[in-house]
Formats: sequence, structure tokens, C-alpha cells
Amino acid sequence: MTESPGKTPNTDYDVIIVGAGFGGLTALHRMRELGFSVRLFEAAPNVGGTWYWNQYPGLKVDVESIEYSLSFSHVVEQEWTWSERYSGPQELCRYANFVADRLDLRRDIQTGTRIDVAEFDEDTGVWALSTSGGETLRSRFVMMCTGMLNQPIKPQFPGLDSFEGTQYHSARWPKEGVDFTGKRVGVIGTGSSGVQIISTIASEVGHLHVFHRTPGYCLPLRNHAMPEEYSTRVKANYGAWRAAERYNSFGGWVALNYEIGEPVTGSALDATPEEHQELFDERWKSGGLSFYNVYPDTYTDLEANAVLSQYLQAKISERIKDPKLAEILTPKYPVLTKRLIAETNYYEVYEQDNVELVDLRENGIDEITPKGVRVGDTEYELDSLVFATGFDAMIGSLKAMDVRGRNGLTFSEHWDDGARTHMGLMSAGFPNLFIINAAGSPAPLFQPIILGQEQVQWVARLITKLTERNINCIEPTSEAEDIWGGLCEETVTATLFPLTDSWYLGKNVPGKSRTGLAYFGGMENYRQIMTDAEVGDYSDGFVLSTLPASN
Ligand code: N01
Repeated sequence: MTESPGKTPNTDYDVIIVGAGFGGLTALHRMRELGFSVRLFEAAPNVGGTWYWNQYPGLKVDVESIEYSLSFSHVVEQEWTWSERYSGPQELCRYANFVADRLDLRRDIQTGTRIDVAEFDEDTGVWALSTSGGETLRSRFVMMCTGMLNQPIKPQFPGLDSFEGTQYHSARWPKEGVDFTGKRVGVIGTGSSGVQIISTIASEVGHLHVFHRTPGYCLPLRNHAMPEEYSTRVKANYGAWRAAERYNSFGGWVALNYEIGEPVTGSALDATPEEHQELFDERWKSGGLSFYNVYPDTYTDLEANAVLSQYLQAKISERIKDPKLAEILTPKYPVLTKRLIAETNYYEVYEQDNVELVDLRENGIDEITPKGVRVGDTEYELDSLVFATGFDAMIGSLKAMDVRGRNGLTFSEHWDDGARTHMGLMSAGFPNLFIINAAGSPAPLFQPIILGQEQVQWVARLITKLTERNINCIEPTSEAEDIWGGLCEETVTATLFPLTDSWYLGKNVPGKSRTGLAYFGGMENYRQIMTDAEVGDYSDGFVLSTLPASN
């Protein structure tokens, strides 16, 4: 093994990365560029991360693919061409494979290998990671690129295991696909996953029961083949477009949709009804998630929010012919406080005779029976049941792993009453371990690929500096975690997000605390906090030490 900048005698690698999604591929590339010895482990048989696992029918990414892509390699940017405006998981996985091959990352990636245990040695400051293949590998630093929406959840309905038909979860869809032709299918959940599944399988199934609790703001994706002219134009200007996306990003909430240009800055309350109409019509026409780029006070002021909520409620209602259905399917909560749902012909599906909505607003699902689903006195008989019930977001993947920090502390214990992190990058008790795109970060509200890239760069510079100064251990303090948790709370309280139950706040998992789950202060502020920590030599909230190297 070649010597590298941070090489310690008793390690196999300087850095071990877990997860081969876009965050993990970015981390691997950057660490290698800096000359660190690095290995990436991925449980799935191939790269792609969330797009490898989520291959349910109808899935399309809801950020334009040309934007939802890596920006650290000019070669990749120029050589890869997207076939659609919003790609499906197969194309996104082909892209991840292209990146791995083109940047020669594959030789340092071990797929089909789960990290079963990661254990910190307090004397040496080194992590030992045991793999599903029976190896134990030691590294100074660990980067957890395990994703924010990775751990699927199923509500624990009574009788769940008694169902005699087939069960599927949107986030673990069989790669060979599922043939629902002529079958009686039930879908539980109408978030982004459920809505795309319902719209796609409705034409194929014999009968579809949609078990529906909270209506969301479902907006047309307006997908189409990638126009060559648009692709060429973006490629010619990628640098400028990426910079605009990073730095002008609408108060830092979310990235721009390239097609809609500059972020809006004024207040909804200062604009006239005609101006509202013009802006919203333009967003409606553009499609996808372009409504995230509207008046910033839509996120913080109920009156401003109502302007957009009412516009979209009317748009949704007018698509649904049956007034009773329209009443059930039209959302009432302040728009944007829950993730917008991008769809294609979703509401129109309910006009089909073989599609039936089961309204769970008053009475929820009582039990799963051997034959189907029971709601009150009615048993819905089914051949297949699809759970589109979401994820234990932000914290789920690390809580599910056997990661043992100081004194054997696990994330499951440490994050039992909320996510404790400093800057959404590290946790006390887990020295030298970095978290990318997950708990305590602005991940739910920003474009995760960009956020991941910026976090990776920050970590890369940190590891470089520590190595130059012969410091081999860094860890945040418990007080820093308290302060960060307080800031996360302060930033969310300043918005309308707490008015609605959503995975942003952990409300989709019984008993889950929202403390520290995400930073709601916007990407620009988050970036400034990361910069300040770096400029301040990590003196605020981190403990740096040098442990003796043992052989
Ligand atoms: O999960 P969700 P998701 N009884 O949590 C329902 C990203 N994503 O997988 O709202 C009945 O949003 C629940 O009902 P309610 C995206 O960020 C992106 O759809 O709690 N119903 C809800 O309808 C997204 O936001 C893409 O009342 C129950 C649904 O299950 C995030 O992932 C595609 C229930 C869960 O919706 C999560 O989306 C897919 C119960 N006991 C996902 N429990 C794209 O890029 C839960 N539900 C396109």
C-alpha cells in the first residue's frame, strides 16, 4: 500500500467511505485527488445509492437531471448527456456507473459489501470496520455517505405479517419489476413515491385501492426528452449556471430550476394579484419543483403563504371532476411546509373505473388481514400491497448501523432523543467520523448533491489541515451539539414548517424527536457557518488532539 498524507502505521486506509451514492462517489474522488488512501464500501451490488434501491414504477427524479448531477468534473459534465429532463432511476444509475468508470473510481470501490460494525479505538483514534465479507479494515477517518432517505419504514399495523398476498415497499423495489396485470393492488401512502406508483400502475392493475390519509400538493412534472439545444446551452455555460445555483439560491432554501432563471427576492405581500398570477403561471408552466422559487416569505408568513396555497389549491381542484373527490384530494395545509410532489396525470387516474380512493382521514387502517386491508367494517381484498410509507429520514441509516464510538456509544443511543450533531457534520463520541447529507444539515431543503459536494470539500480540507499539523483526532463537544440543536430549533421555529406534520420534522415516525434533525437557516447561512469554523481553525465546538500512533 502506498504511503499517503495521513497514513498512520496501524491503518489500512486514511479514509473509509460508506455508501456509493453521489455523496460517496464525490468523497472518494476528492480524497484520492488529495493523495489519501481511501476505500469505499457499498452494500448494494452496484453504485447509485438511493437510485439503486428506489426503482419503483414511474419514478422520476424531481430536480432536473442536468442540474441534479455532479459538478466537480468538467469531463463528466461535458461527456454525459441526459436523455430526459427528469430521469428515472435506471438512467441515474447509468450515470453513477459512468462517473465511477470515467473517473476510474471503481478500483477503490467494494460493492456488495455491507459494513456490519464500525468500532472506534479510543487509544489510537482509529476506526475498525468489519465487513459482511468477513474482513476488518482500519482507517483514521470514516465518512458516512449513507443518505438521508435510506431507511424505509412500514407502519406496524396489526396483522401485518398475516397478509397472504405479496408485499412491496417503494424503497426496496425488486429489480426485475413486478407484473401487476389484472391484480387487485392496494397502495398505502400518497407522498412522492405513492403518487408516482399510483399514476403508473393504474393502467395495468385489475383494481387499485389507494389508501389515502393526507392530500399533498401534487404538481405536474412536465417531463420530456432532453432537447439537444438545451443540453448544449447548459453544457456551454455549466460553470456560471452551477455558481448561480450555489450562491444565488433563493435565500438558500433550494436550488434553482435552470429554466426559470433568477430567484425571486421580494415579498408576496408587496406584489399585486396580477404579479402573483404572472409568476405562478410561469412556474406552473415550467413544472416540477419550480414553485420552491417564489417569494421568500412564503416560507415564513402565513398570509404570504396563503397567496400561493390558494393558487395551487384552485389548480388542483379544477383537475378533479368529482366534487367529493376534489374535496378529499385538495390539500389544506400551508404549501411548501411538506415536500411538493411531482407527478404525471396523477389526479386524472381517479377518473378510471378501476381506481378507488379509500379515505383514511377519519378512520385509519385497522388491520392487515390475510386477505387484504380492513378499514372499519370494510375489508378490501387484495393480491398485492404496496407500502409507499416513506423513510426514517436524516437519522435512520446511521441508527440502523452498528457504529460504536467512545465507550461503545451507538447512534441509536446518542440520537434517541433527537439528532445530536455539530453543524450536521460530526457527533460527540464519534471522533474522526463525518456525516454527509444527513442529520443536522440543510439536506431536506437544498439540492443534496450540491450540499454533499460542499460538505465533502469541507471535510477534505479539514483532514488535510489536521494531517499537516500532525493532529489525528477531532471531535465536537457535547456543548456544541446543544448549541447546534438549539440553532436547528430556532431556525425551524422562524418558519411555517412546524405547522405541518412531515418527515422534515420526524413526524412520520412515532415518537421521533425533531430536535437537531435539520438546519432550516438556509444554505447561505450554513455555508457561512462552515467557513467560519474553518477560518477559526475549528477552535469553536471541536476538540483536536494528537494520539500516539501504535503499531
Ligand atoms: O414518503 P412520504 P415518500 N396510514 O413520507 C402515508 C423523496 N422522494 O417515500 O401524509 C396511512 O413523503 C403518509 O400519509 P400522511 C422526497 O423528498 C423523492 O413518498 O402521513 N398512511 C404519506 O402519504 C419525498 O418527500 C422522489 O398522512 C400512512 C406516505 O405514507 C421523500 O423522498 C421520489 C401511514 C409517506 O409519504 C419521501 O417520500 C420519492 C399510515 N399509518 C421520494 N403512515 C423524487 O425525486 C404513512 N402513511 C421524485
